[in-house]
Amino acid sequence: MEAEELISKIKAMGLSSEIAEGILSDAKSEFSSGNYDEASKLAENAYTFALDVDQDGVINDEDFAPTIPNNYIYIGSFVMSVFLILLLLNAYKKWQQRKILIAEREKKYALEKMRLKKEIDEILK
Ligand SMILES: [Ca+2]
Repeated sequence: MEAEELISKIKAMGLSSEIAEGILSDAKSEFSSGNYDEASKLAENAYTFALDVDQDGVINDEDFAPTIPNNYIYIGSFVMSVFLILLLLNAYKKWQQRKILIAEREKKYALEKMRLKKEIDEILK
């Protein structure tokens, strides 16, 4: 049986498909009961499921993550990128605020220095 071979093959690859195995088991039951058409249909379904265990439309052999629906990976990557950008923007904003704060302090110290220098000059006159 083709579906059975494929299921053995994907198991050897470290994958498994309970859905495919379940359907295959149903196919065997139907076969035993003499419902050969139904058994054949189910076996075909089991084969289809086993070809793409995560059912994301990319067959196992061509799927970079055969057990994870690829859309989850794409969406996850997108969310992570947005999160990272927000984190960087926040860090940049804080850095800018710190720069302004430092500039304000330096201005204050320069004014204070000028005031003190004037006072000293007055005293030394
Ligand atoms: Ca996948």
